Amino acid sequence: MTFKKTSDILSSEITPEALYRHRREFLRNSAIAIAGAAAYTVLPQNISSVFAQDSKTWKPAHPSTFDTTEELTPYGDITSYNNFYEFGVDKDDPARNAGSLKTSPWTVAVAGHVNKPAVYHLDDIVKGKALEDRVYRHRCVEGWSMVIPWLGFPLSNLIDMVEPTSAAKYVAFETKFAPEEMPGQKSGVLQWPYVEGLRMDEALNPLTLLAVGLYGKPLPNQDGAPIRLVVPWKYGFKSIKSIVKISFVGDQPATSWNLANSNEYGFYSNVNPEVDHPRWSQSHERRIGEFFRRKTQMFNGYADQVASMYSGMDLRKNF
Ligand SMILES: Nc1nc2c(c(=O)[nH]1)N[C@H]1C(S)=C(S)[C@@H](COP(=O)(O)O)O[C@H]1N2
Ligand SMILES: [Mo]
Repeated sequence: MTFKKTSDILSSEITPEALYRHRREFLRNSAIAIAGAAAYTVLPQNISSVFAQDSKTWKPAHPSTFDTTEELTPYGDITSYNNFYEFGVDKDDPARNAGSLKTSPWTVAVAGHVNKPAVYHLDDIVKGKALEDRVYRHRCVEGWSMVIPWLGFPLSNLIDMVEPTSAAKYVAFETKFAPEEMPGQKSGVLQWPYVEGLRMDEALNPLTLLAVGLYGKPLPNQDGAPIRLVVPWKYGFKSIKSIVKISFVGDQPATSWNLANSNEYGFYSNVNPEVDHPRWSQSHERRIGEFFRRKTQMFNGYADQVASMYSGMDLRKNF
């Protein structure tokens, strides 16, 4: 890949981005408090213009037919408001702490019911795959959402490459386990490594992406560098980050949030505004950067592409 190094982007941009977000939130609150446009005159022009430009003017170099035309979430928000418990449980922990993750060299072990099991170097996985900009809605089970321009390739391209046999019914994924690099793994907040899984038809669905970048740049560590899953019709926790192992298996695999709390998190975890989380409603979401909540769409707006995979299933039982 001929990317600019992630570290180059991070060191120069993280601090102003984090600053920008906090100032913007502060301004939003003060604007409400004093109900005056005057508040905006104190916007830090140098910072806000750089990052406003990113989301307002950025255009995909390699668009796909799946791209939403909704307003993009700014790069600064996508890279400073994260869930990545390997680096802490607060939203700003990953941006502060994920620099310790070593992302090169990186290998992905492919195992189980496949004709070509191997420990693949990341370059050999990405080589020959046409990268696309996939502008997807991203809905966290906690009730916030973003619009993220991922860069990646369909998981089905990797599946074709490794040739699963007919015994493969599910795909299981694992995040790197390295407590010295990922200090959150020294805590008991989840069982480690983080694991996730998809049914084979879900894995083969053309929407299912292996992402290696966002906004046309390599993934920052806090967003799951160097390679992560993106399943846009499911709650965000299905989109496992920093993957080191992909196994083709016969039985439904364990998943981290189901292991942590099976009453609250099932295997499927499809976005469904009609099935509430036991502790909160899922009918609405707050798009990061917006003040008013909006209605959550069935399958996060991807029903046309995915609903048929679940026909005949009771989505209240298979939540
Ligand atoms: N390994 C790992 N993957 C993970 C998580 C995590 O804690 N560890 N958090 C998940 C959750 S809850 C969400 S919402 C998304 C967040 O992705 P983002 O930070 O790139 O927006 O990553 C998912 N993938
Ligand atoms: Mo999430």
